[in-house]
Amino acid sequence: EDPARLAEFEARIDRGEKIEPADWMPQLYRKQLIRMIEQHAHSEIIGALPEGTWITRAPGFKRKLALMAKVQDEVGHAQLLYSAAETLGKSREQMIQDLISGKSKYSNIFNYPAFTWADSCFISWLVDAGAIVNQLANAKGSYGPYCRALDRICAEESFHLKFGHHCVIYLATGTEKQRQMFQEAINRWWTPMMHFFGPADKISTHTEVLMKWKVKMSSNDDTRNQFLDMYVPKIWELGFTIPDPKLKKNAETGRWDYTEPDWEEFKRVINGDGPCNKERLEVRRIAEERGRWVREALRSPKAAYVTPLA
Ligand code: FAQ
Repeated sequence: EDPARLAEFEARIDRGEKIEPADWMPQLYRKQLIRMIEQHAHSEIIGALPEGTWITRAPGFKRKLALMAKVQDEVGHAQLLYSAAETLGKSREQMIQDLISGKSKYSNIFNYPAFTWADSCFISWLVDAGAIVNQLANAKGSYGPYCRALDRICAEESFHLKFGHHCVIYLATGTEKQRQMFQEAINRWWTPMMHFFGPADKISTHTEVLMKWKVKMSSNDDTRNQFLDMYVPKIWELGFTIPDPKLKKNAETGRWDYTEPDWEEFKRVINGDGPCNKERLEVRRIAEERGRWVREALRSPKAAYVTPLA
């Protein structure tokens, strides 16, 4: 790669300028962005599934409406992110194929089952919280289309977070059984939640190059620590416990001490062998199959009469 162009590219990033699709960029920057944005898009679309199964069973009409809107938003986020990734030269069809075939990754956490309504509340509150911590930071990154998509996504996620918090407070101030349901959800979801921010910095593969080029604005451990800082006190305040005896803020370092989550389990889950991976991809495959006629109809020459999309 031309060293002069690379130097100019890096100088632009250092000045805080946004890189746009038609601008020159190193091949590795393009490749890393496609990987990360595509994984993010897949996470949103697969992330709609565990909560989606709770739409018909959400307690009460208002919660049902709110959950339905949230799940729709998540699928919309996937569309925004696929569009951002497409600007880098990979087609949406190829991305979806790579998801269904298991070639591409998506967030570990959506491979766990949402057994109870409390699990769905855990996702709406704490998984969304984790996603926001990550996305607010990355929205200040260097690639224009990704940052603009993240700005819009964050605005909607803040609503999801409020909905989730509201549902959790209701359980926390309810009967003993309701409190127990949420406690059990925390016990089930804590390890996947710790995994959610990615492997510890010392074993993370991509952090260095992504941070150098301001794609990733915070390391995995820093993002995890920020999440713990913001949400552990809120969980404790509601009288719940967290299943990690080592978890406490270290007064000397100002950071959280915790038991290192099992990274072998993480690797298994992200490589296809978690509790729900097969089911999640099968649902996606069937949706793709069922939607085929719509895509074909849009591509047909006759579609020009009925839709400006054709
Ligand atoms: N899950 O070198 P690093 C949401 C993989 S959106 C699965 O540290 P990096 C909204 C990684 O790809 C949630 N795989 O990776 C919602 C790499 O594998 P590869 C998604 C993971 O990229 C809420 C390998 O491990 N958010 O939740 C995970 O520097 C509620 C080595 O890792 C985003 O995608 C993981 N958790 O840092 C929806 C945000 N972590 O590709 C519905 C954008 C790591 O070499 C309901 N992405 N891996 O085979 C990022 O910020 C980064 O990509 C990280 C990972 C921080 C996720």
